[in-house]
Order: sequence, then structure tokens, then C-alpha cells
Amino acid sequence: MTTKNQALAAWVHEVAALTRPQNIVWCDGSDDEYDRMVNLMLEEGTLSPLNSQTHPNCYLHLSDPQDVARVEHLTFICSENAEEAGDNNNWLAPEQAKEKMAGLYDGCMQGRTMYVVPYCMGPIASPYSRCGVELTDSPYVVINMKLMTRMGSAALERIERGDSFVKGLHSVGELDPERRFIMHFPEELSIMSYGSGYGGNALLGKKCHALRIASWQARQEGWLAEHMLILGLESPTGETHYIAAAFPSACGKTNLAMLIPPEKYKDWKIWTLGDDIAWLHLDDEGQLRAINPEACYFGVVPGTNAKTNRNAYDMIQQNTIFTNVGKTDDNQPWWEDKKVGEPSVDWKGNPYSVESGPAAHPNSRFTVSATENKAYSSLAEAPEGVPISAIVFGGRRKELAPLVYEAKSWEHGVLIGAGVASETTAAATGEVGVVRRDPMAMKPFCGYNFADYWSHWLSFAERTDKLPKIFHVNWFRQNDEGEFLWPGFGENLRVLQWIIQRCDGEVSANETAIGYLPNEDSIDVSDLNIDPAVWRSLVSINDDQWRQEMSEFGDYLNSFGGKLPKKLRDKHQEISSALA
Ligand code: SAT
Ligand code: MN
Repeated sequence: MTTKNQALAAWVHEVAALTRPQNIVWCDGSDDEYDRMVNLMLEEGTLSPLNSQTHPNCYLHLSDPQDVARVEHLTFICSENAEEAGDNNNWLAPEQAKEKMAGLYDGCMQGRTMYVVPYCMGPIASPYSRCGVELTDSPYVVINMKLMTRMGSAALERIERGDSFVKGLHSVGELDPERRFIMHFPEELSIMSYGSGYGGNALLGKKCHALRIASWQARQEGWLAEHMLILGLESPTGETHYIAAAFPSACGKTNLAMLIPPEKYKDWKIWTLGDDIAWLHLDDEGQLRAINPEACYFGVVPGTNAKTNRNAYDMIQQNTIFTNVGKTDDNQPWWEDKKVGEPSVDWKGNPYSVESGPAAHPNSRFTVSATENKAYSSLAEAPEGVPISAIVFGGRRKELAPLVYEAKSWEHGVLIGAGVASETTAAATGEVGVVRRDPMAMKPFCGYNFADYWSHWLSFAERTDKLPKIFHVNWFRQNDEGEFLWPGFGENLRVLQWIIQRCDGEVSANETAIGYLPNEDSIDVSDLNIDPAVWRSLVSINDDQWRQEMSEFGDYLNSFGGKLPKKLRDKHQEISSALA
């Protein structure tokens, strides 16, 4: 196979001349090809089979122990001008970045195969979808991209019909953390990644393309590329509302997107459209619509069990690639909080012992086709996407943020999104559990200056009067003993129901300086065994803490200087005054 597309053929040729692979394979995306790649990896020993009785067609990949998460300090936006990238990104001049990368790529694929992976982010037939081609020397990347994207011939045909495409070049190199970079060239729609084989560093369709490059494209073309799950909430009357929700990595997007309603709400249903990324467009009627550019879940494994996420637990019993989990002695995958079985081998392939740390790495992942999910929405494949009723922001905050509150306007909602802060998780290298600002949960993923990004968000109010309502939630409040105050998981449905009732104007709320909070009795928690004082604290605000928060948030906003949109500054001022 090769291509009629001159630009693509020339680029493949040019990359091959630089990296000098032994051979070049064009991927067609077929199931046969997937099986062949799996067999090749089994022979090489980079994949191992799991118990085929209990876990048919499941495999385990162990990455290099130094290569287990995204590396934000080695990730760069290489726009022509540094201001475009903003302080929220690392920046390198494009020429300098290319020179550095050319040095690393020089001959790096000698003795290896270079795979040409054409892919489409989003349904093949959707006008909102965008294509890319990843050149990689990693078979692991190929099999993951097969599940993660619409990969192969259909995507290539779209490109050959004239679609522009994102060029992604990836080599695992020597997996040396000292020789590892993830570079983005938004003006050229291209990505260069070297030295990592893991997750968002290497599966270039995901964070690199569908968020960093896409957010840049979206700004130019008038849409939004966001770090959001998409779910459909079907009420007992059969009506479905769609919600898009942004949380930082490893804060429960997958669990929320697959929520199973508690017994009391068994007539309700959640449909999953996506668990990580949403592309949002205004349609001709001014309705905001969402598609999920991905076709799989690349979810955090530890903590997944029949209670916390039944649908996810069931869907990873077959046809799943596990990365960095442990194993039982009968070769079943094992991870912390799985609740069944005992580990005998850890994620480094060593005999398991309590002293040597967890059996599964905290950022271990499953890769599984979205269609394996019993609650997969049929509309997830709809070219026109789904209409969004509510946008939800959230983070992991021990204190401060109430269980849920609603913005008073779109501008206010943008300010709330800009104010998202969260305790860090294992999804990225670095210290875990420290609060950091993570606007719209896009800190690691926004391909340009946050100040311009917020202006772009604000501009939507000038284009339509049908925008969704914006909310903020926090499932993670704790008491002084470190116990969670809210049960979370399935019980979060109660909060989603309130959100939908607010969208439909069915329930009144308590107006505070920071937004509308639920009245104590508008979310039924009578059967949850929550102390009434605790419940009151979850649906109220502590003025002192909020004054402190608004002051710190104000300093953060000021760091964007003259670029900060005036509307945000004014909104921030208005709320601070109301709290004073
Ligand atoms: O490693 S990924 O970026 O793909 C996963 C995540 O951090 O959300
Ligand atoms: Mn994510």
C-alpha cells in the first residue's frame, strides 16, 4: 500500500530518509492486521498473553519503568512566537526544536519497521472530524491507535479526498528520559515525539492531536477542543440530556461517563459517548454539539471494580490491552482495589511483595474499544454529534469547592472554568496531591495562551443565545481525618439530576456570591446516611476560604497581564466584592 496523496507520500519519504527504517508498513486498520501485530509483539516479548479462559484476547504490556506517564516538562508548543504559546506552555522556537529533533531522529529507526498509521479523530462521516497520520516505530502504538481511532484505509481515503491531516512523527528512540521530547508545531499541524512509548506521549492522536493541535485549530475555525467526557442522561420519561464535563486526568472522568445509577434511581440511565475528549461545535441553529474524537477508552485501571464501575469492569474482561498492571498466579490481570484475586507479579514483572510497592502502577491503563461498553451510546457514531445541555467543570479539592454550583451566566461559567484547580495525580510525572491551577482541566493540553483561550470561550456568547448552562462539581471533599464526605460514584447521579433540573428550570436554588447552590432539600440524600451538618457543608460556602481563594485566583489571572480578557477581570472583581 501507498498513497495518491503527494504531500503524504513526500513526507513519508522524507522521514524515512532521516530515520532510515529497515522497512515501511502502511497500516490498513483491519482486524487481521491487529492480530498480526499482536503476534509479532508476543514473539518479540513486548506483549504477553493473559489468561485466555478468563480474559480472552487480553494482553499485557509493561512499559519501561522510567516511562509510565506524560512528561509535561518535556512537552513543548513550538509556535512562531512565544506569546502565542503563553506561560501555560513550554515554548521553543520551531527552528530550534526541529534541529534538536532532527539530531535525535537521525538514523533512529535503523533495523526497525516504520509504520504509517493514517487515522481519523471522530466518526469517518462527520464534518467535525479531523485526520492525521502517525509515523511510528512502535508496534504498541499501532495496536493502541487501532483501538483509539478510526485507523487505516477509511481514514486514508478521507485524506486522499483532500482532507488536511496532522503529521505526527514518533520514535521510541532509546526510551532514555534524558533524550525525550514531545514537540508541537501548531502552525504546521505537526507533532514530533521522541524517547517515550507511553500514553499521551506516544499515542499522538490523543492529547497531542485531539487537544493541543486541535485546540489551536478550533480557535481559528470557531470551535472548541476540550478535555471533557460526554454522557447522555436518560430520565424515566425517556428524555435524554447530554452533558460534557471537564476534570483533570485521573479524577474520575471514565467513572462518571459510565455511571450506573443507584438502586433508588434504577429508572434512570447513563449513556457513554466519550470519557476524555470532546470537540464542540455550534450548529446552524446555534446549538452547541459534541463529538468524541476517540473510539476507545484509555482509562486508569487501579480502583476499577464491580462496585466502582461495573460497566468498565465488565468491558475489560476481554479484547483489552493492559499496560503496567500486575498479574495473579493464574495469569489474570491484577490491580489495587480490584477486590478479587491476589497479585503474584508486579507491573515491573517482578515477584509481588507488599514492601516493593503496588502491584499495578497508579497510572496503569486499559485500552479497549468503546464498543465494548454496554452503555455505549448509539449516537456516539452520529456525524452531527449530540446537543449539549450542560457543561460541568470539576477538580479534586479536599476543601473549598461545594458539591455543585451553577454559574450565573456564560461569562461567569468561563471564569469558573478558568478557576479550576485540582490536586495532582499519577497521570503525569511529578509530585502527587499538590493543588495546582488547571483551567478547564486543560493546563497540560491547551495548545496556546490561556488568555486567548478564555477570549475564545467568551466569544461564543456573541454567536448564539442557546449556550448550555455551566456548573462546577467537587466529589472529593474530605474531613480532617481524610475521609470523603460524599460517597461519589453512582451517587453522583443525584447531582447530575439537579443539573438537568436546573437546565429545564424545574428547581429553585440558593443564590450565593459564587453562583447558585442547591437548596438543602433539592437533592434527596435521605437514604445516604450523611450527617445533616456534613450535608449542609457540602451545599454551602465558607466565605473566609472563598475570599482567600478569590484573592489567589486574582493573582493568577493577573499573571496574564494585558492579555487577560476584561470580561473575566470584571467578573472576578464582581464576585470578590460580593464576598467582601
Ligand atoms: O497519558 S494520557 O494523556 O493519554 C492519559 C491522561 O493523562 O489523561
Ligand atoms: Mn485525559
